[in-house]
Amino acid sequence: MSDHKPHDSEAGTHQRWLEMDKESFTSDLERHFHFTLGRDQIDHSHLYLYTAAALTVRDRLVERWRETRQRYHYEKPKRVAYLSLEFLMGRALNNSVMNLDMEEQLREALTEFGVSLETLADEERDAGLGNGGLGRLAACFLDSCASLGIPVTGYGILYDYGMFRQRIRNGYQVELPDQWLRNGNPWLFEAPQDTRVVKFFGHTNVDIDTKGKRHVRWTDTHDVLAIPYDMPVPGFQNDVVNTLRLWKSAATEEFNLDEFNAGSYTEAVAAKNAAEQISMVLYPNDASENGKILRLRQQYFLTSASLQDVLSRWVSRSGLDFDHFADKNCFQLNDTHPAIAIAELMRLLVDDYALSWNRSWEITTATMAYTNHTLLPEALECWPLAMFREMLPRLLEIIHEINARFLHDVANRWPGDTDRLRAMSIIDESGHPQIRMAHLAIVGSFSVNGVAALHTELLKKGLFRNFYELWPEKFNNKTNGVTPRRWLAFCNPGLTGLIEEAIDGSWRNDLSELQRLKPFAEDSDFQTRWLAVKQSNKEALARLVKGRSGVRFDTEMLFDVQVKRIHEYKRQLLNILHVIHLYDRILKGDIDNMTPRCVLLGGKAAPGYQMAKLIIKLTNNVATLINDDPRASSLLRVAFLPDYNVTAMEIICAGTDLSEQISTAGKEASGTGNMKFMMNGALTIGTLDGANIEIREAVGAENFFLFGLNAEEVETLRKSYDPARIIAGDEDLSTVMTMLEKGFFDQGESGIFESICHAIRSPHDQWMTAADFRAFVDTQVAVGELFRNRSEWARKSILNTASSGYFSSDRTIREYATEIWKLDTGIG
Ligand code: N85
Repeated sequence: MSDHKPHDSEAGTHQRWLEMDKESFTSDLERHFHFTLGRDQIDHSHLYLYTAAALTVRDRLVERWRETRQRYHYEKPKRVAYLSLEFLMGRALNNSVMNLDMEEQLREALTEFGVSLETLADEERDAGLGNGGLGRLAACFLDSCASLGIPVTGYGILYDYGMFRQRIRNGYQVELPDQWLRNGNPWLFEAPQDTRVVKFFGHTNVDIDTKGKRHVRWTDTHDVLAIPYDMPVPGFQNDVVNTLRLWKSAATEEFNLDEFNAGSYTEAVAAKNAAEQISMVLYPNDASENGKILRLRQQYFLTSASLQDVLSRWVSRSGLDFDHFADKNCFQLNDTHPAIAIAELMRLLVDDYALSWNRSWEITTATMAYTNHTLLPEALECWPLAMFREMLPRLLEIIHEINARFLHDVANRWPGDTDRLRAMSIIDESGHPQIRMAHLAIVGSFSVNGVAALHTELLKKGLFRNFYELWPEKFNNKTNGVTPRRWLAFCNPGLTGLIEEAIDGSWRNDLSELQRLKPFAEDSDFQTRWLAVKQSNKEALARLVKGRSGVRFDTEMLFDVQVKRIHEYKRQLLNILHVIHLYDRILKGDIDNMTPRCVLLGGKAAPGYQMAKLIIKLTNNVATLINDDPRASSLLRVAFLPDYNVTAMEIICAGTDLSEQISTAGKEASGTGNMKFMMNGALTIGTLDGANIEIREAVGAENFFLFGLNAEEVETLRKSYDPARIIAGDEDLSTVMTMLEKGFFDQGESGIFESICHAIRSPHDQWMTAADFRAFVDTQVAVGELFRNRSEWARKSILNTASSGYFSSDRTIREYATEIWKLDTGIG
């Protein structure tokens, strides 16, 4: 800092204190190292230097953050709260450095400390506050909102433990706690002044006031504090910094006062744990709801704290007049996890702000919007009514009232149709009564969206058809996207450089500009350079694989990659069957025209999902056998990458040749990994599922390896599915099944894969793995052939990147902003 006078920022209106040159970076690094952290030269550990660098960057973020907040305060734009139980943010340092355009200066400053930016960046733990696609989508959306300059605040939970870390022991998954906050976290700002109180348990009383008006009081509650921690979300080189507000739970001081006074001090202190537990750990299921009480507490905790936050800001600015509330606010529900928001907003308006039911309902249904992320029945949330009655008695009353009024409307529309009434009710009375959160979300929202074209169609025709018939205008599609800053510019500097030589840098803000690369696909010099970049990215990926799994990948071979959560519907098994088949060909000497490949799988299994865990074990056993066999080493190598996460994907997607998107058609709502691979020039082998369909349309059928049944064919075949016959009729599949069944891969644990074989052979196999085996194997032969034609492969690879513009989350967010949120941003 040369002097302490503020200077005008480039934006003109704001004053900035901090310079962006190398000298001020150097002095700030020193200052933070010595004073903020209190360290000496002997402490030149990378962790302290990382923290000093993070704080230096953070100071510059904070300036822009305050400016953005002030601007929103004065301009009063319509604002959106994105409510999500998951935000899979990954690392922040490099992202901030890129978005504030300060890489060069920081690198220069760091040379004086004798350390590279990469080394320091590696000190940062991923913020892994999510399971997979849904959580990462929320993170990409926040990036796009900030980059487009639109006022969206993320609301989530500050879990002490994020997604578990995965180790592999003897081929099996072992879960370790993710203590991501252990070294402190420079990106979180505690905001105790905005602490909220969230109520649980207790009971309700009705008071009649002097005018005869009913008032419900929810009393004798167990209260929990929600303390906000704010994380800055910088836009791409636009001086905007939005906020992700994460709530941490804490006990109130009065907590269990009764017990204190009864003298049971230790019991009372121990009971504090119940409050603190709420934000302790992320539930590690990505596709099933296990009905745990703590999970419902998390959902209500997040929702109530966030709605109170928005309402109290409203009241402090606009007083108790809610007439324009819906013009200025919108809530986007990331799946049904925060769907209790519908009832909670009603409660706050009716009970706390004394609005009438009808007025409150108008406001609620004008501000709530719901995104669905799955059609899998096991992921649809239903909560036992009894659990609600005990934990959230007031919310249950409100849900009953919402349901009664809703069913009244349904009965008017379809008189006498009791089946329909039963099917649409928010309460499922077929067994122990349960609350269907998706129904609550639809009834209380003005918008319901799916996340890819096929997915939205299937919602309208299938799962939600009754609701679609009642309210067709509510339903809309918003095909997912990913941020091109993290998923191309940052993770693939080599390709970025090459692209910018060809077409300049405007694609970072408008990814459709990548179209202009298309002519270069034909240019053989450009193809050669394109392949050279891929080659060096494959070297980086090979290092990652070697480091984490011990398997050596040869970068001359085809890199065939499937990384995502392990789930039967994603069909990692189909991939493994193909690997076994290739190995069988090698053993038989049937290797003419076989293209050498390295097959990489990675992903976490939900800790209670036995079949998924067994698939990991099978992958590892198959890998061990093949990698130890010298006959295979020049043709086939297989690795399971432990602890797949956001940071690993940054290296993986840049170094992949072939992207595996092979889910059973109709089951993967969208997929977003598929988009990251495409952006980085991988070719896709995939089914007609989720966004694969749109990817194929964008790049052209001839540049996409399609195989397998489509969603309709899957449903038709289901009725007569006979895998035993398919296996018997296919020599290759028979051989593969025999190898599995004869214990070829058991490695001493006899019969361990029986349940897998049984599942593949079952006529009830929901995922119909055997049905697509032949098509998959044949298509893989075509992949191999094309890969040997380096120029053709390069051409198609370039075309994939060039056609990926539609899959920018900027496009997705523009659609949310104009079509759902109705923001007056002029960005449409
Ligand atoms: N869905 C997804 O990631 N879901 C979860 O993480 C999730 C489900 C769930 C249920 C993905 C109960 C408790 C916690 C839970 C879809 O599978 C992708 O197809 N977490 C899609 O691309 C992605 O959401 C983003 O839309």
